[in-house]
Amino acid sequence: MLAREGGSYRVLVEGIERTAVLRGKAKREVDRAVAGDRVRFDPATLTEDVLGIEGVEPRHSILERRIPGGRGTRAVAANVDQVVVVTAAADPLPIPQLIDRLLIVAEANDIPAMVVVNKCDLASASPVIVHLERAGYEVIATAARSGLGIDLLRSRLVGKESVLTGPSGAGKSSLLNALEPGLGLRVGEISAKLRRGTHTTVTAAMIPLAEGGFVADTPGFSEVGVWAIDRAHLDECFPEFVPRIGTCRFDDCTHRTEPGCAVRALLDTGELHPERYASYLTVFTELEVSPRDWE
Ligand SMILES: Nc1nc2c(ncn2[C@@H]2O[C@H](COP(=O)(O)OP(=O)(O)O)[C@@H](O)[C@H]2O)c(=O)[nH]1
Ligand SMILES: [Mg+2]
Ligand SMILES: [Zn+2]
Repeated sequence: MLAREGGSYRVLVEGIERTAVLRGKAKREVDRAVAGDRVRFDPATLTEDVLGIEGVEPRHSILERRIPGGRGTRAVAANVDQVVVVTAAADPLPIPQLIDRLLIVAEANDIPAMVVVNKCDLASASPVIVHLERAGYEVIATAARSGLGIDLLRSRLVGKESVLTGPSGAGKSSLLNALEPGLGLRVGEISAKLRRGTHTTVTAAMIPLAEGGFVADTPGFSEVGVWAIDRAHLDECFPEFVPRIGTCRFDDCTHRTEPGCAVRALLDTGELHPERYASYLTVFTELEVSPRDWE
């Protein structure tokens, strides 16, 4: 399923985009059908103009966002193979804590993540690259404007279902247009705001790539919270911590002030970037606030 459009769905059937509606008991699963879902059709409707969706297949992954006002969560995209965090080298300047939050959400959902630093024609990408490659992430430098890095990015997206996320203005729509000439996505628009005006839920739209695979530009995911993460497992969302977890002096070490902390020792060797550690502390503190506040 590519996208929800009001009461119907845009679906891809054997390479052709068609319209579908939910049928019978599938209607009860309506909240569960999101971009990226594999759906079953009523075979009798395959030759009709509008297909009937009978059910939603089990998902191997799910990205969720919190419903504004704290009324639970809503799926944003299903069956996501990777999260691609897009930031700009400048205009707007990268915000390390925002990048880290998006990476944490991917890790918490067990979805592999990578980073794209766009607008490399404006400024050097190296500060962000140093910071995140050390943490264990692949970082690709691009410039949608000149085409720099676009082939490399395309090679990472082919055959997978990817979600592009990151601050507005980083160039996500421009990158998609560069990757898929003819797509004609509007550039310079804050799609999240526009879409929220008409729908209370912000969902993603999957765009099929000519060479195989799908990419979603997700309004809303950029504001996704880290609310759903168990504080005791936050450390596992930092790949550079992982080899050290369990080697701290205390089994229940929170890596803040405890003596003999093996994670904090990484700061001294330079294996842990201070900005990454700052992100850990910030998010840890946020998670200390009663999780019930969000429910
Ligand atoms: N200099 C420069 N500007 C870019 C680049 N990519 C996008 N932009 C500009 O950045 C602005 C925001 O781009 P857009 O794709 O809408 O960002 P989005 O909000 O992440 O989808 C637009 O004015 C684009 O023309 C780039 O590689 N270099
Ligand atoms: Mg955009
Ligand atoms: Zn520790």
